[in-house]
Amino acid sequence: NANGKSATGFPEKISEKANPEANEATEIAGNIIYHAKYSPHFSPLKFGPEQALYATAESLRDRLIQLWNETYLHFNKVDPKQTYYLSMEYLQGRALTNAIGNLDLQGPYADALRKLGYELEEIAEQEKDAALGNGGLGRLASCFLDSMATLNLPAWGYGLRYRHGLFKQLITKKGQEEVAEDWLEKFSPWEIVRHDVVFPVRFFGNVQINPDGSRKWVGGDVVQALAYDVPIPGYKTKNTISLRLWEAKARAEDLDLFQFNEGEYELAAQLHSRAQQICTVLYPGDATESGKLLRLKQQFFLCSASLQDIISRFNERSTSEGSRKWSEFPSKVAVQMNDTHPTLAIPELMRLLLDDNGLGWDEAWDVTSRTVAYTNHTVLPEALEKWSQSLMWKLLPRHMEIIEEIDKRFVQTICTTRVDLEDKLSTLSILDNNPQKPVVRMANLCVVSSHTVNGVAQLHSDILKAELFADYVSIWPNKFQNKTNGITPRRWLRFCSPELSDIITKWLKTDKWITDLDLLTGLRQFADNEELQSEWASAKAANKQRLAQYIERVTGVSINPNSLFDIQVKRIHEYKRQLMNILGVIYRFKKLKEMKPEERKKTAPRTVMIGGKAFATYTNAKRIVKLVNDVGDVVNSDPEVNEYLKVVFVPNYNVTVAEMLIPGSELSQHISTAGMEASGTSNMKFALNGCLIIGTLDGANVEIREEIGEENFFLFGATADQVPRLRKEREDGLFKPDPRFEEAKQFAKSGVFGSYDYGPLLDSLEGNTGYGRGDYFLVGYDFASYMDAQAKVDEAYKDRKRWLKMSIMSTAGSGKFSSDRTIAQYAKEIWNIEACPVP
Ligand code: B1N
Repeated sequence: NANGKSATGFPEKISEKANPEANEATEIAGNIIYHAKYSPHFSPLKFGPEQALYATAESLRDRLIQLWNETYLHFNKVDPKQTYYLSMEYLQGRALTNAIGNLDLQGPYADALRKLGYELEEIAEQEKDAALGNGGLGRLASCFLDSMATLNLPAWGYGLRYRHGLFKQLITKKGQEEVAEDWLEKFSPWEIVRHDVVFPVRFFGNVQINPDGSRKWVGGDVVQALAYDVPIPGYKTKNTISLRLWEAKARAEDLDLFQFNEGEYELAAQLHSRAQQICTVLYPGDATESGKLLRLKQQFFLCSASLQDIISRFNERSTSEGSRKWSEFPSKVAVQMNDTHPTLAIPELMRLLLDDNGLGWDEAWDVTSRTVAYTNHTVLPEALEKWSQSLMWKLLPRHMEIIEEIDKRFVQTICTTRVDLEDKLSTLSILDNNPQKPVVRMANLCVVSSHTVNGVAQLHSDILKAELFADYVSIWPNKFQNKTNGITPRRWLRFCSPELSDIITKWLKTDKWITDLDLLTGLRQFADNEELQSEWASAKAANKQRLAQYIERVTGVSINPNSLFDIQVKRIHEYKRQLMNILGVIYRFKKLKEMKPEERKKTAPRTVMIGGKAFATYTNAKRIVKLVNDVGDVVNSDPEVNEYLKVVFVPNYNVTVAEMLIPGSELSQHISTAGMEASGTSNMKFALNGCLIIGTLDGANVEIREEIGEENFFLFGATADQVPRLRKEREDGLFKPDPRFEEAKQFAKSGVFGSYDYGPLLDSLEGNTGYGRGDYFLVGYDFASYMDAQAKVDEAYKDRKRWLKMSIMSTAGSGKFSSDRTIAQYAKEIWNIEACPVP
């Protein structure tokens, strides 16, 4: 046919045999065809886009395995101190474009696929989005891996291989509906199973006391942890590190053949199905935590398998000059716990050292506490993990003994050295022995046991020190640090917006900014330059156009590419205040309706896009999703207004959707109640892409505003230190709401947006008379300054030159928010590790 393709889709002229004469693209094309034919996963003789994706991925995997092996070998030889990042979540997204970009093979791969009749973009679109995480915390872990590889750091990620990642969000008449996600439906071309890396993980059972007084955990269920490795290539470096994901498997002998032969199939396979459950689904919580036995099993499974692996590597590397001293462990191993979810790494490391390796308590404690460090990601009380003591005794009896001992020793130290804190012990101790509900406070266990504790933005770290962990700070003043989050500039600018990237490279006369993001400040001197501004505007326009097409495809709503693209995307949560955004939209709609046509013509047209998933049982969050959709239906079909305002709920927000939305954005909203968003990371992605921010002084917004200049940031709202007083005033009925706030609420309740009862949702914004928590999130208080800031946005947008300058200044000031900077700081200030580049 016209593409030179046969009926099967295979090209006629490309040979899969290696040909030294061929150029790189021809070689790659041959390799892709080779994989399509000889690593087949589909019926033969077919080469459609899907086959092309898998074959392309496999051809890349060959290269990655090569680099990976070189990296392993090199690390083994040098034997540097190594970091292990433990996280229950990774939001990897798609890997193809990233791998091609990091290996610097964009040109050859695009050419190769063109020879095969495909565009690279079209093939990349076939890949599923790997969503083994919920939101910012999981995406942060993935950005960190990219930076660790790029900085040539000896580091590994550990996580779980969930069969089903974060649910798919469908929007129906009822609002959000959740559907199971299936990233492994066919298979993932990126993972490699390591059949030789298997560790037993025990649950339940009891503690056996040996004649010599030593203790051993025995009995219960044992499941196998099997390693799947995902290669993480660094950008333009040979170093390729590993994300090791554990899968739970039963052993063959766990199948009870006797029962099976009796016809008791379910009973016979009980252990198999229990093992399988462990990695079946990702816990879909984000900041709201609910204790479930299965979740605790998952956490322990990750910790136990990872630590056994770490210890076995430590021992392996010490064989040449005889076995290594345990006291050296902390100078070879750094373990970073991503929030409290992997806290059980602490008692598990203690157990392995005490019971399996015969260390005494003091020695084991010294090793453990010099090895582990903890990152806190939230101050929301409902997200601070607390596990029931009785559940823990049942599932992990030996670990509970160890936790009790850690707690006992901590309490003793306080009683002997810090009498002044004795009355604080009821909140400082690890065990909360409240007879109603005895629990283990995981954050306390982390703080007591870690050598370093960090927050994720300056304001958040300050709040941790001043409030949540204040008394610990008085005990260990040097334990607490800040590590402001960051994002990888590869995925979040270079690859998702090649147009803007090329302009940056052209004006900076170098592409070094991709690994040295501070170089972006070099754009400041050109922020007023008309030529740059016009190139900038056309790149943004192209990205907006692409986004508009996407929106039309997934929602059916056609949006005006010349309107201001205003985006808020993040998990739906009351503290993130999507409700304030939509109330602002409702107010805007009402005012547009009231205007005369000539007046309307003078307004700046806007398209408001809101996206994000709500936790399945979080009722108010789901009501917000429904409200946004209902408002969209009415506004978008209103012929008087829809030229000036459109409202779109972007369904199923994930990493892939973000890569489309962020480059096309012009204004983004980061409007949480001050003090509640630990950092935020999408704010950094938007700013990096030249998107202006309307936001509160919360999380990393504070630092973004400092970096890009306050004149380039639409600030509003109460500050964190005012919040307690304002809440109190709200409770005491001393608050006088802005008339715009009342008007918007009334209009929302009036029934214009359909018959759904929004009473209960809107009542949460009332003082403590309503259903809600007396407007705990201060939407009422901040609404006035929010609307004022929005009016400033409209004014600024009308002045094209000014807006473009602000946009360029946003990108120019985003250098600090590279995860390369964040990871370099962790490496130096917490892990004490150094780069180990493969020669
Ligand atoms: O971690 C991100 C921050 O940028 C966000 O501000 C913060 O909200 C987010 C329980 C969490 N904190 N806590 C969680 C996730 C899952 C879960 O089951 C809590 N996520 C954050 C990165 O620092």
